[in-house]
Amino acid sequence: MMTKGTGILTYLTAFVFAVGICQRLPAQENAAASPEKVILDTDIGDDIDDAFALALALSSPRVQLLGVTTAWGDTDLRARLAARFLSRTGHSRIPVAAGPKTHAVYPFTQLRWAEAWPEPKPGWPDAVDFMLDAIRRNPGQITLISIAPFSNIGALIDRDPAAFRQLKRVVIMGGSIHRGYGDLGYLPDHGPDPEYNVLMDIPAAKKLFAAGVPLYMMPLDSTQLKFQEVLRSTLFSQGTATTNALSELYEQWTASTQNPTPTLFDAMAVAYSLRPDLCPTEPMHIVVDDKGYTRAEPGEPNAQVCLNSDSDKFFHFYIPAVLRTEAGQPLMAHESVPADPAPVKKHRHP
Ligand SMILES: [Ca+2]
Repeated sequence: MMTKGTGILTYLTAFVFAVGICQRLPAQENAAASPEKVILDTDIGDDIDDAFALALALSSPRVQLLGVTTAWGDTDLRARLAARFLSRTGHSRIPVAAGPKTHAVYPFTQLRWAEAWPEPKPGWPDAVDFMLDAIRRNPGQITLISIAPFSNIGALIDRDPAAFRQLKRVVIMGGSIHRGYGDLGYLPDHGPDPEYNVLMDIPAAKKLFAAGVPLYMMPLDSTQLKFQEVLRSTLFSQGTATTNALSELYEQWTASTQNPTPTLFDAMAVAYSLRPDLCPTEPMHIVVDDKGYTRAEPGEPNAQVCLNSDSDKFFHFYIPAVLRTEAGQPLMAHESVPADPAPVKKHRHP
């Protein structure tokens, strides 16, 4: 039977326990109170890594995905793919908008999956209008994660450069500093390559690096994350709505490319936004040249750049995170949030 004395003791114990939790978990509680507002700009449908990045963006209560915008190539078809993925994973309320169409050279490998979702009438909202409206409603609060050629970003800067600088930050998968394609750190590097997202729209990339927005760059040096067979079977065998959708998209991609092993470049840009310690950055002055190289040159830093990551550490974060995409379960202990490094001082070219 509970006496007054044990009741007070219980109360005090609970109070001390609660204070203890508050002291141990301030970052998690603060994050839970105000999730990060994010827009994901993607060319989903060509390579397979965008789908894996989108799944991760949906996985965390710390992210409020304001919308998915599609860039490059057939942006309407990409929007259909994104909308179907959102619907299949229980996120159909997240808006999808399509950016300006361009000529694309890479095949749309997940065409049939995308075509199964109807084109809305009278069409998709415009991605640039959508982003501008979101920025104006939430000045200084939005993280734009760009995992596509920078056509939408270029259009956004052209339309309203001041509004673009009202983004809290831009996190990109893009560029190549020391390592090029295929340089995985096991053999001597062959040197940087023009990276796809930069190369496809060099003028837009130049505008981005000169825009004066806090910019976080995940180049080829740190994003060549090979999704090997053991990891694939671990994820695809789980049978959640998300892993089933990823598995279906993977099958179409691998049939189209005759490549069994995806490289999850884009997923690192989303992972960085959630867990910056997965890809430590350093300030650099990056210049985009006319051939699409991203050169580190002397000068005032205009980007925080991640030159190295640990693939094993990344997948130990990625797989458990994506298994909770629809579950809405709380964070696991190892997913606690270290501090985000400060953005470099804003830099603007004359
Ligand atoms: Ca992409």
